[in-house]
Amino acid sequence: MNRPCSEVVVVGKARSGKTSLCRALAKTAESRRVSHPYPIRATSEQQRWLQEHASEQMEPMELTLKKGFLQKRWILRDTQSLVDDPELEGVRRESLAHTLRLLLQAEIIIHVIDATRALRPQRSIYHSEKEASGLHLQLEGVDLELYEYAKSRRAYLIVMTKTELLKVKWKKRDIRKSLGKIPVVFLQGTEDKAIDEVKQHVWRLA
Ligand SMILES: Nc1nc2c(ncn2[C@@H]2O[C@H](COP(=O)(O)OP(=O)(O)OP(=O)(O)O)[C@@H](O)[C@H]2O)c(=O)[nH]1
Ligand SMILES: [Mg+2]
Repeated sequence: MNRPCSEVVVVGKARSGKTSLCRALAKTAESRRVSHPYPIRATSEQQRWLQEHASEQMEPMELTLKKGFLQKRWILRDTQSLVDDPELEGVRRESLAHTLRLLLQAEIIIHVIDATRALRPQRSIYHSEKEASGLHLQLEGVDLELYEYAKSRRAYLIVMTKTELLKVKWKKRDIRKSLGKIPVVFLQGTEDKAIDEVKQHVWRLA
């Protein structure tokens, strides 16, 4: 039986790894392109601006996941990065507005967080930063706002990227504890087998 597709949106700050994650997911599932790379309708001048300035995005893809006789389809949408700067102009602002619209409409939100920026040494009066007692999660700016918004949604997954670049010892358990019931997958580059874990979560949430 053909089930309807679930909309999955991948959001996060600039350079957090959204497009890399989308490409990795599309590579490991049956996928096909579904529509124009720039979902907002743009004039030719705006299109030129987007080509020169906008970050690289993967075009929306329909992915098919199979488990035995069962299969589920979802549309994966990469997005422009969310930014802290409210002083955006023209096309960039429209593009951000589009990301926010996709976020509101999506059934499943994947929030990509760069671990090297969001995990910080534990501050303690007994430890200097050098001998920190581990890393803890410190969400800021749009990451924090997105988390505050999305944690009330039914289907919200956090993917933490670049964890192989962390220099200080840290424990997945500590980060999971600080996120409560929100599921989190830790990636060490996009060839990681943890990409399968992301797919399993999406399967469960779809
Ligand atoms: N070491 C490491 N690098 C990563 C990982 N994920 C992504 N990168 C790198 O981080 C950089 C940014 O990745 P992108 O996938 O373009 O990030 P993005 O969020 O789509 O960036 P924008 O679209 O510009 O906001 C690229 O150089 C990636 O190769 C990871 O898990 N580990
Ligand atoms: Mg990108």
